[in-house]
Amino acid sequence: ASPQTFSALQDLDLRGAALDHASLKAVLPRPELNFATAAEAVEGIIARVRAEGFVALRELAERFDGVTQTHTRVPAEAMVRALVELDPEVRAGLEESIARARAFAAEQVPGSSEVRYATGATVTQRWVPVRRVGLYVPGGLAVYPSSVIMNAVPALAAGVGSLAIASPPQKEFGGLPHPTILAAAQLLGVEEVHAMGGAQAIAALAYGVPVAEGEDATLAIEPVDVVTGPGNLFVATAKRLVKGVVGIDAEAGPTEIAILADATANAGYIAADMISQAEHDPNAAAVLVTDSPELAQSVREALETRCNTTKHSERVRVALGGNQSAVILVDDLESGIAVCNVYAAEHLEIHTMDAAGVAERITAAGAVFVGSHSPVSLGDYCAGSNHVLPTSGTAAFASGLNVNTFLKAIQVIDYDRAALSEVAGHVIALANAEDLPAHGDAVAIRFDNA
Ligand code: HSO
Ligand code: ZN
Repeated sequence: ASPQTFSALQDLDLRGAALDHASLKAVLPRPELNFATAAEAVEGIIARVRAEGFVALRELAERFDGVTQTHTRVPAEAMVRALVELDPEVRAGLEESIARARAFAAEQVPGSSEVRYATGATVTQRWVPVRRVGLYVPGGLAVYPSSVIMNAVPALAAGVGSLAIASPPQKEFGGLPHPTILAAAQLLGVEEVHAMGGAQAIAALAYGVPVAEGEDATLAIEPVDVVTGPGNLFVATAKRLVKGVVGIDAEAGPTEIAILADATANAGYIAADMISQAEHDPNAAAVLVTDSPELAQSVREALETRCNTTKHSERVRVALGGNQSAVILVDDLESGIAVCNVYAAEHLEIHTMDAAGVAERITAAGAVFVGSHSPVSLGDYCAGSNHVLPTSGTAAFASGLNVNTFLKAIQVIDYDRAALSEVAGHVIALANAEDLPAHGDAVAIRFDNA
């Protein structure tokens, strides 16, 4: 009997198809995140948090999380206890993850750039961290202490002085975030954690929670300058709506894995990696791009076998069977690279001959995983790279979380009289050309003998 294959995964045969950007964009599978559906509810939530502060947060936690809160701030004793009670193996994993992430983040800190045009004429760009950041760590189907690390480490490496973490209150943990999340924050030295989730958490971070004179001052939350971190549609919509009031990182919708593979690839590894990301969410996307119909068939067989035994098999089957997932057949590796560059996956694995050479030709992806021993789950936890990455094709223009997310560039101009005199004539000519003569006067006055 021929082996069972995972047939719910759709086939997309692009052999012989047009591979220009627009044609590919039109056929590649991708769910539209429907921000419009959540926008009205999220606007209402943001307005309430701004108007009522903690009273609104308490009411929303009651409604969405089923908990009754006296404070959002997690007490210091609970933070300490979470770390004391943490499973030593998990602690060792978190520590290794932190160490590797720190080493990579430290390397990312940019130096200042300076040009000296003449003696007494320099322009310098220096990097300054934002004052305070809010890091969102989702609840939902899984627990994400690893996301505490991925958010906090680059912020700390950037030199941000004040960090606040928000994560949904969990009923089974007395209304606090999951203890492993608290333990991870404690390991990183991040003391300020708030039990708040969803759009209300984003609003509270962006606008702050003021308390009036005479009210309990410990209910206050100071507004932040940047909000980062993944979340559900409500969180993502809220981040869009507060953008401009604060900075935000890239959009992080349902997770995606794309795999570019040729006939030399190991089908079992590929199936395991597709399932690993499908396990996050029934809306997760897994896309295999290959020029080998035989490999595609082997991957389908391996998927079927693994789907029967994997823990979250129901979620995984929905994700792999959804419109967002596919096996894409292409004529050759060249075409496969073209497809991947248009798809702009959050995660792209390369399982081909000369995987490193192929990886160099990738121009759009949140992160690229090279060869058969760099699975996405390595990057999720312990590679040293960040796992907060742009999804939904936004890798065409956006980057994964890194030190720069938390830095601003300030340009510093320092000319003396002689240096200014050298360009004075040019400034005056350009000012006159723009009919802004007062601009020219501001230079001329420095050389008027009158
Ligand atoms: N793959 C997810 C991150 C994650 N995986 C956290 C496990 N825990 C989005 O990059
Ligand atoms: Zn993952």
